[in-house]
Amino acid sequence: MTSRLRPVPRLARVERDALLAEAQRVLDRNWTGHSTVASRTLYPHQWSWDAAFIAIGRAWSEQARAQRELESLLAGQWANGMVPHIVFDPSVPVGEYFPGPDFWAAHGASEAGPGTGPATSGILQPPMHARAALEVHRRAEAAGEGAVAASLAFLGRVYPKLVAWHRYLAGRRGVGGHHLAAIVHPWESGMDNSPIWDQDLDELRIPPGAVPAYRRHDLVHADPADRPTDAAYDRFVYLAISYRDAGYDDATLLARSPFLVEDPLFNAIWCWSAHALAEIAELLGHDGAPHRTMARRIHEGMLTYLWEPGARRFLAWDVRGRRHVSKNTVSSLMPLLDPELPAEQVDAIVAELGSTHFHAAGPASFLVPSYDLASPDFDRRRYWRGPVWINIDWLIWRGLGQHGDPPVRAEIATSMTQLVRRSGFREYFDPFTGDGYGSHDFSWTAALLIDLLHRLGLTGDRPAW
Ligand code: 2M8
Repeated sequence: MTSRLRPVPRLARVERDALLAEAQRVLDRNWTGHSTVASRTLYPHQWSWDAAFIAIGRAWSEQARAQRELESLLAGQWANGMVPHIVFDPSVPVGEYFPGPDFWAAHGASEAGPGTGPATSGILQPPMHARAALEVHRRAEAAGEGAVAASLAFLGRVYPKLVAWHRYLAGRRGVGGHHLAAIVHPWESGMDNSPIWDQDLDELRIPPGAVPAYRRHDLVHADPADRPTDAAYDRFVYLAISYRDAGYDDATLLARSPFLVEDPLFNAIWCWSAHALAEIAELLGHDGAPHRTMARRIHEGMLTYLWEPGARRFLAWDVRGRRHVSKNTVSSLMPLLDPELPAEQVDAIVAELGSTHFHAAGPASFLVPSYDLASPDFDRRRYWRGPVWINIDWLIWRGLGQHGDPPVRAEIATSMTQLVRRSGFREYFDPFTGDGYGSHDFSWTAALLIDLLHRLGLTGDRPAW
């Protein structure tokens, strides 16, 4: 496999500083005064896992904004502990994003909902937040004593909310009985249009009239070739309506939800965050053991139920269909985030990263495509069905750093840097040409590039300057 690896070019310090400055300008432009929009055009509100990535990048130079980002998101937390996937900005005109607050009707939903908090959506996204809160604090430690005191106060405020969030996932979404959290909608995965969901979406039977007429706001700002098809969108809307109209009731999910999946990416992030929550607990003088126990359970759940020994891959488990979803996507690589992942699985994932599935031959190809390059339905530009995403690269890069720093890790760092140098802070990128797709000035691309460049500077990892 290593024969596929290419030499890693070096980046001059002046170029690195220019990239950092431009990334910071993107974040400045996308700051609303209390949080950061994912993008000014396509996503003019605050998204959940975006907020976590953004806080991680901001924390290098803007502690107060990094903390505010996470606390603004957590202001939308529901009474039952759920952290919603969108917190809506009331100053953005209705109709600028679909589905908006009226569609989700979260305030009227049930006593589980957001109470008197801001308007939110009714579904969730991968639980990156405890990990982000810990990372923000680590940057404060580097900044000195005054920053540490403020940061400990911040951790004290968010800790109970993060505990409630993880309890919600274990208690309400642990419906498969595997100590893993199930998602009820592809949007909850963060990889909305991934081929992982195709079979379940195809099998949905939508009753006539169940999906009212709606206008796709996303197509105003993006090329339809980059976005989900209308048929997929109808299914997304139908699933959201089904959950909403059941009052966002998780108690009946097993019997009722037409979509229920335990996904490796979601659960690996949760495991990584549960370890972070244990560290936060200990920083605050609390007992970290319950969070480590939760992390251990997720670890065991992933190994027992998502690892498919025949395929030597982690695969999503369809709770309703009682089957693995045999789609080879980047989700299968994410258990690298589990610091206790055994060597057998680490080796299999590293081999996969260097194989023709995820590592295209040729001088101008970029890591890591979101879907197996050899799949007949691989699509180099359509959202989550092939393009490279900076947050996915960053997660794999961090995951590999926990497991011996194999050479492909430096290549991923180089890809991230080269993609942005070539095409700017785009939402996603062509794995062959590096062309940018989706939004321009996309916040998590900027934030995670900041984090990457600073970390490389600290550790002397390649590429060096
Ligand atoms: C995309 O998802 C939203 C719906 O939540 C959309 O397509 O309208 C996904 O890439 C998701 O992971 C991301 O959090 C969101 C905002 O960046 O956009």
